[in-house]
Amino acid sequence: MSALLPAWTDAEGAARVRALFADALGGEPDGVWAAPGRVNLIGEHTDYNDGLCLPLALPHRTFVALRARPDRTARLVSAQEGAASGAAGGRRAVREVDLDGVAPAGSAGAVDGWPAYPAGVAWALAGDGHPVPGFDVAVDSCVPYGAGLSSSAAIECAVAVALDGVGGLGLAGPDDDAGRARLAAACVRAENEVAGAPTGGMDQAASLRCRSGHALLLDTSDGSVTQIPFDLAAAGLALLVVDTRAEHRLVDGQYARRREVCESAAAALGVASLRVVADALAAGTTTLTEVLDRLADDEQRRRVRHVVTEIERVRALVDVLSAAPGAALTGTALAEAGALLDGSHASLAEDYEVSCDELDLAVTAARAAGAHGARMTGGGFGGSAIALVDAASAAEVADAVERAFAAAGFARPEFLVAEPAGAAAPVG
Ligand code: GAF
Repeated sequence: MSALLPAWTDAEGAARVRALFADALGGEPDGVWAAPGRVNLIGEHTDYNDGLCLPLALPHRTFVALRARPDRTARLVSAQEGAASGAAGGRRAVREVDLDGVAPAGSAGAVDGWPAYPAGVAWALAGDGHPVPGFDVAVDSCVPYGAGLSSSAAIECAVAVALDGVGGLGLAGPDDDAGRARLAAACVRAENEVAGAPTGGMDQAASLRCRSGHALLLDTSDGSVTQIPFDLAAAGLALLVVDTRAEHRLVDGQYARRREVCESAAAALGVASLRVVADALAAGTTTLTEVLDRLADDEQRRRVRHVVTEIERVRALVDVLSAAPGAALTGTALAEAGALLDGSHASLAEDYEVSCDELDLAVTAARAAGAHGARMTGGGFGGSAIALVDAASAAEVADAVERAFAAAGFARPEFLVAEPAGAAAPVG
């Protein structure tokens, strides 16, 4: 039977980063903080179009043990870096960054590799006028790396709440959504400007603003959020995540290209963003055909069709979940939810062209094994898919996907179950 990737408990995660900290950096940290990865239920490639999306935080988190320093240096160590370079067993490499010398990606002084995320967060917070100190930090994570489950945002957000704690910024209170939105904005700047990935804001919002037991309806046009109760277990359902192991990367041209085409299409339509078009369609003041007929370029037409129909699917899924909460998600409502996931995948594969053979196989094999609906999740070009399944048949669906991958000669996928967890916070 396919094994499910377990999430670390607070105690397990804290013990790991404390041990790494003592070994690589020496002494005790000021504290331990953790931030979750996410899956997006629906609303893909909408966040940089002022659109809507509906992520939920995973129980899988990145842990950081952090100690403030009296200077402006960051010393950083990651258990994942050692593992990736085959250094497991030996002492991990400690990276050092001068926080006053952090420069935008691509320029002289740019920070190489994963330290760009934590250093970028300190840089962005300092740029917002917050008195962040230098720091020593040890990082370890059970969020699968390169799986499209927001491992980079989880590092950023764990460091953001840690710096909030040691710097006394007062922005990360559990009920301070406005403060958390400011931390999320700093994390987005870190990712866009220091790490050089031109992403939207969904992942950081999910990691900092989600609530346990809820999906987060994020309206990226104004940054507002609505907590949508999401209790699949009450209906005997589960959200199975298939990590295809086809590595997903955002710091390449494809994601940036999608974003540029959306922006040029909005300009050609004379609107500030494609959200304006989606809202006009929802209001019935125009039709999709009229909109698409105004675009001369076929690539623009297909990208626009995805974005505006995807925003509509987010609204539709929120309506279904609100009308049939918890145990009521059965029968027609369940079929509608599944069809919306399927529709999202088709649109992402055909119109947005961000799927790949592994993702397509994951969704078709899951559906064939009884999933009510399935779609790729996250940026695409590899990464993970989600399948809405009966909880009792999650293992069976996972086995079927694994067999299909073996038959196709793909790497063995990994699986986890997405139970909506809480946002970034101190641990113990
Ligand atoms: C990645 C990005 F980081 C997000 O901002 C979002 O655009 C997503 O891809 C696609 O919906 O996760």
